[in-house]
Amino acid sequence: MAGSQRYMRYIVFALFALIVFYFISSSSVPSASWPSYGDSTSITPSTPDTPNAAVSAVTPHASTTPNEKTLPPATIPGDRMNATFVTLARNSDVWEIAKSIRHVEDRFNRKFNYDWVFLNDDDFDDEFKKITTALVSGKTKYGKIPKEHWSFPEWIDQDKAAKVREEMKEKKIIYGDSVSYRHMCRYESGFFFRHPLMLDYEWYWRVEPSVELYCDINYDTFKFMAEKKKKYSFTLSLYEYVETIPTLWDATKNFTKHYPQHIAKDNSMKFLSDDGGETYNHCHFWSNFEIGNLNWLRSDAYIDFFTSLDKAGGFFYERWGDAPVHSIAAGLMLNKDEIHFFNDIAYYHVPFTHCPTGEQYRLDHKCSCNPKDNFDWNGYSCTSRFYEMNNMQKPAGYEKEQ
Ligand SMILES: Nc1nc2c(ncn2[C@@H]2O[C@H](COP(=O)(O)OP(=O)(O)O)[C@@H](O)[C@H]2O)c(=O)[nH]1
Ligand SMILES: *[C@@H]1O[C@H](CO)[C@@H](O)[C@H](O)[C@H]1NC(C)=O
Ligand SMILES: *[C@@H]1O[C@H](CO)[C@@H](O)[C@H](O)[C@H]1NC(C)=O
Ligand SMILES: [Mg+2]
Repeated sequence: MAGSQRYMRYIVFALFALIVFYFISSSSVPSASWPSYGDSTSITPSTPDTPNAAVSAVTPHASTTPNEKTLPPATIPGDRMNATFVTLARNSDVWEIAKSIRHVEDRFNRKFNYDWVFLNDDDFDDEFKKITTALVSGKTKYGKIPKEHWSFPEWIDQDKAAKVREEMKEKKIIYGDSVSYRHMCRYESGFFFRHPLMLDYEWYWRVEPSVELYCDINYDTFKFMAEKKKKYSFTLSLYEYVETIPTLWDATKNFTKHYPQHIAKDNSMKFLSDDGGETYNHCHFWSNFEIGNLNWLRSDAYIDFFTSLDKAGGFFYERWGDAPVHSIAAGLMLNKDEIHFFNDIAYYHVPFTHCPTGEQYRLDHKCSCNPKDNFDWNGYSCTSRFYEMNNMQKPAGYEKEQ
């Protein structure tokens, strides 16, 4: 027994020594020429000079999908823009924002590592900070909104505002009876870009809880905005509920009368109005997605617009949303070519999907959206109007999605 054990140990040792010798003496790095995938016939890696291995590495089996593309680097080299993601959220939104972050990171930010600013009217709790910090590849920052940016201005008549909420509740208007939703819309309209944490940045990308991205984004969208001189952008556009903004256009017209110097020459009035500015057609960019320029929002033009709307009281006497407010501002105070439609960013926020038109793009960018769900060429979308106003050619194949 003892003798045969010694004999076995000798054989194992000799074999081991032989293998080590083979690897040391081999001039090439053997692992580099091993077939990495596509070879399901051999389980153990074959040695470099086995003909079978060499053949199977270049001739994939018909039944499997060849993947000869090399994977892109985890992080794209180069300099970064002065930019951040920004999310307004409550602590209870943590798991829904976690899903959104994962989408944004997987499709874009793991390659760029931009920062992420979280804002809240309350203190963020440790759970929220722990979960979101673990998911974001850039720096995370957490800010509390000052009380004066999340409360009724002194000129608002509380009884009048309360009565409106009652009426809207009866009419079953979505968020019609909510006070916090109104603070949220007012905050997104006039204050988020002035939060101390946001003053450090020039560009922002807004992300809400429960949104999804369906295609890879392989370039720096912030750099794109800067290079193309864009200030505001969108993926989805639609008509606003009239009941939430009955006097928003009157307030807008009063603003343009008092501040004609803020109106851009080559503006997008044709996107907003069908009668040269007399009435609003309710078209707006859906602001739960935005990539934009913070210095534009901080400009005199935008601040004067917001202040004038805020004085009119419609955030509380009606239920003005930040989407029509941002859209009207962009439409009137920016030149047409400063607003960008990101056809290539596939996006979902309940209940609408923007799935890029064009199959080759979707294949090349590993898109997972169903083109049939694309909202762009639907009658309730304003995106056709945006194309027509800008004399842009609609993407090939759009007719099939109408
Ligand atoms: N901190 C805070 N965030 C809020 C509040 N209400 C809404 N939000 C955030 O504001 C954004 C819009 O709210 P959401 O419920 O998604 O509205 P919807 O998309 O219009 O249905 C989201 O990012 C929410 O997390 C609130 O009372 N406090
Ligand atoms: C980023 O932009 C902000 C706002 O314009 C500016 O105050 C800040 O100095 C910029 N930071 C860098 C590093 O350029
Ligand atoms: C119109 O705008 C001016 C300047 O912002 C303001 O003083 C005035 O109260 C506004 N009028 C109405 C009816 O909102
Ligand atoms: Mg939302």
